[in-house]
Amino acid sequence: SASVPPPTTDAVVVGAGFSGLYLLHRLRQQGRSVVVFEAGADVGGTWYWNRYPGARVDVESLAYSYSFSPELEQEYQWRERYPTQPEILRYARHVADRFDLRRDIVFRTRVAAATWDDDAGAWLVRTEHGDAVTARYLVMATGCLSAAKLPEIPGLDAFQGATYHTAHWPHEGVDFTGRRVALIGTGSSGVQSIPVIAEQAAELTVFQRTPAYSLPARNRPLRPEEIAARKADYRAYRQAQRESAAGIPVTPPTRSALEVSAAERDAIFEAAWESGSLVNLLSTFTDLATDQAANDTAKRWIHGKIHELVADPRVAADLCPEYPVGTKRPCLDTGYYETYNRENVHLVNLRRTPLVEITERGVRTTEREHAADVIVYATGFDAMTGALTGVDIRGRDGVSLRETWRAGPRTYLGIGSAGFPNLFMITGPGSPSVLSNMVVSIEQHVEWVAGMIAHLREQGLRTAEVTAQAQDEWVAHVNEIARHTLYPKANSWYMGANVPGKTRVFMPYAGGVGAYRKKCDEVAARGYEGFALTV
Ligand code: NA7
Repeated sequence: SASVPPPTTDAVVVGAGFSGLYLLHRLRQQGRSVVVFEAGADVGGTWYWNRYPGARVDVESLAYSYSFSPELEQEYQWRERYPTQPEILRYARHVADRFDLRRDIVFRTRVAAATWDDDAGAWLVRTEHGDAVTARYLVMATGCLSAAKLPEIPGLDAFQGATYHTAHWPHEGVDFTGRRVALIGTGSSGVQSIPVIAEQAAELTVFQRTPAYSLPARNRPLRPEEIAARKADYRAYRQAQRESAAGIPVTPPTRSALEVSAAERDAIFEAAWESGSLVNLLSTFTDLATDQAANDTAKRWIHGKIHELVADPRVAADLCPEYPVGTKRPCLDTGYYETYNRENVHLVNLRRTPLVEITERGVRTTEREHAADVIVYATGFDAMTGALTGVDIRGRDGVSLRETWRAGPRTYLGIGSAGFPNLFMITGPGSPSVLSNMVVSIEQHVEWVAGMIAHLREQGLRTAEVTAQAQDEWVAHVNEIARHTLYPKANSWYMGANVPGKTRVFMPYAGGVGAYRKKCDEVAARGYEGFALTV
C-alpha cells in the first residue's frame, strides 16, 4: 500500500560462506541491492569456524571450487588434492577480494529474527545488536552444518580444564603438548583431528558412541600436469559435475555386488580403497545404497581392513561400525585407524560404558571417571535445520518456522516453505545438499534463486510463496526416494537422530544432483510451478 515505505534493500542474505558470497555476487550483477549478515569476523562459513587440527575437505580441490568464473578457475592455484581448512579459507577470502564483496557484508553480526510484513511485502530482519533492515527477499545461506552441538549430559560447566568444540576452534590454535586430552565424538571432525592431537598430546582418550567408516585420503600435492589437464578441460568437467549424482563425476557402476565372485569384489573394493575417494568407494556397485546384502559385502570388507590396520583385536572390533556403509556420512582420514596402535591413545566404547557426566576432573562413564586436562567436543551439529530454526523466522500471520517444522522440516525443493513468502534457502532440507559436493549444489541453488528473483522483477511480481500442495508432493517424493535406500537404517544426523527430541525424518533429497537440477529447471521453465506468484 502507498503508506508503507519501500524496503531498505532488495535482499538480505544470512551468511557469508560459499553460498552467501556467490549470492551477493550474482544478485549484484542483476542490479539488486544486497546486505549480507555474517556472524564471523571474516568470510568462509564452515571454513572460517572449523579450524581444528587436521581439518580438511573430503572432496578434491579441483572439484570443490566455484565454476561460475572461468577466470577465477584458471587463476587459482590449488596446492593439495584435499586442501586443508587454511587453504580453503584462503580461497574464500580470495573470492571475496577478487569480486569486491566485503563492502556489502556486515561481519560479527548474527541475525536474531526475521518477520514477514504482508502489507509492505517485505521481511523485517533484526540483528542480535538490535539493528533492523527491511528487504524484499530473505535468503538463508546459513549452511547445513553450522549450528554446533554439545553432548546433552550434566556437568558441562563443571570441568576445570580447557574445553573446545571442533567447530569453534580458537584462531591461535591449541597446544596439547604434555596434556591429557579427552575427545568425544568420532564423525569426520573427530576422525580428522584424532591422529594430529595424538601426536602432540601426552595421552588421548577417545570416547566413541558410534564408529565411523573411514577411508585413507591418500592426500598429496597436486601435480602440475594434472592441474593443467583439468584447467584445459574445465567446462566439460563442470558440466559432468552438474549431471552427476553427487556433484563429482564417476563412472557409474553397472553390476550388483552380489553378481560378482568374492575375489573380484574384493579387488574392486581394494581399488576403491587405494584411490582415496569416497565417491569411488560408494559407486563400486549398483546396489550398495539400496540392498542390505550388497551393502553387507562392503561392510565385511571394510571390517577386514580395520582388523588389518589395528593391532589389538578388541579395539579393532570396537572400531567396526554395524550400520550399513554410507548411511552415515563416511570419513576420509590420514592415519586414523593406525592411531589406535599408539601407546598414548585409548578408545572408550560408549556403547558398553555410556557417558554419564562431565566432572571437575574429566569425563565419567558408567564404568569410571577418566581424568583429563583438556576436553575436545567433536560432537557435530544440529544438521540442516539448526541454523534455520536458530533464527526466529515468522512468516505469514506470524507463523513461526521453528514451530511449523517441529515434526520435521517441510519444503518445496529445499528452497522455499509454505507460509513464508520471499524466503529462500540455499541447500535447505529437501535438496541434495549434504549428499553432494556442496559447492556444486550451492551454485545450482544460488543461480536458481537469482533466476527466480530476476523473474519476479521482470514480471512486476512482489511475492513468491510455495503452495501447500507443491510442498506436500515434494515432501512425499523425498520420503519415497529415501524409502528405497538404506539411509533410514542408521541413527544419523541426516535423520536428525543425533539431537535428542528432534523428529526423525530423512532430510536430504537422495535422488542425485543431476535429477534434482532437471526438476528445478522444469519448475522454472513452467513459470515457477508450485509457487504462488502475486503482484
Ligand atoms: P558428526 O558427524 O555429527 O559427528 C559427531 C560425533 O559426536 C559422532 O560420533 C556422534 O555420535 C558423537 N556424539 C554426538 N553427541 C554425542 C553424545 N551426546 N555423546 C556421545 N557422542 C556424541 O559431526 P562432525 O563434526 O564430525 O562432522 C560433520 C560433517 O562435517 C561430516 O559428516 C562431513 O560432512 C563434514 P553418534 O554418531 O551421534 O552416535
